[in-house]
Amino acid sequence: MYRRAIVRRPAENFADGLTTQDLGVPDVARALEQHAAYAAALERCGLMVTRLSPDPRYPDSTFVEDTAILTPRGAVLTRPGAPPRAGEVGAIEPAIRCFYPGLPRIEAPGTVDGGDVCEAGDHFFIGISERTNADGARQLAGHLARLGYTSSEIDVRGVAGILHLKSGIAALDARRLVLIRALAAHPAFAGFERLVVEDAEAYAANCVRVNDHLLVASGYPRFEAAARKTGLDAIALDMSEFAKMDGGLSCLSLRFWSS
Ligand code: CIR
Repeated sequence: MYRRAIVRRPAENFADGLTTQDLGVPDVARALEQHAAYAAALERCGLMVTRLSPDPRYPDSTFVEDTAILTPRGAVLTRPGAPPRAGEVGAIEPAIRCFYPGLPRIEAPGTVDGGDVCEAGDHFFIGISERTNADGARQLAGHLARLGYTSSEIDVRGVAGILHLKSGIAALDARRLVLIRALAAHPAFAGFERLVVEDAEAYAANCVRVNDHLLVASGYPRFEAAARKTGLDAIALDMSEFAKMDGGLSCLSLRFWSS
């Protein structure tokens, strides 16, 4: 059971962040509304939500997931692969340290974005992407092993249309994965029950299980119908403004267990 989450409201210069999308300029007022609905949904899932103030020094800082890997046994600060985002880790570190006093970090030349790290029970899939490099993945695997977790690497650099591993995969639990079609046949996922998202709804693969609920992006009716059959309570959220900046549901929070 997750008990807490940390989120950061988008800053007024949110639209100055990084993006590979061609979906138009995000409307910040609308992004703030969507973000408020997202935080309220986390509360509905039973979490205590820490809402950090907007930080205009880093236009992408609302995507807090990329700054840390939080587990029930310990946490690791990342080293984001995009240089303009590097300072986000120091900015969020005090908020994380309240709950995780011992905090190792990914060191140079390693880079890791939290969006590349997918936890499925006691196993972690670590994506090698344009943001997470082999050295960072190796360092993270070492930290996870010290915490008693196994991990494996998934190279997503050749997979079209995804920024991070978790743009194309979500774990519902230790045995069920949601996957985009391009990742569905990957041998690493062979032992899992797989819910495959069709190409036209690929964005919906970035869903987030929170306790008995599943946060899903609205506007993807086929996936939403499948999500409603998982036994979890699906909560659909409008993500239009975050999608314009390559962001998905998982990116907007750090979810964890601490009391
Ligand atoms: C970036 O390019 O870094 C941001 N505009 C989007 C980050 C999305 N984060 C994530 O998927 N975990």
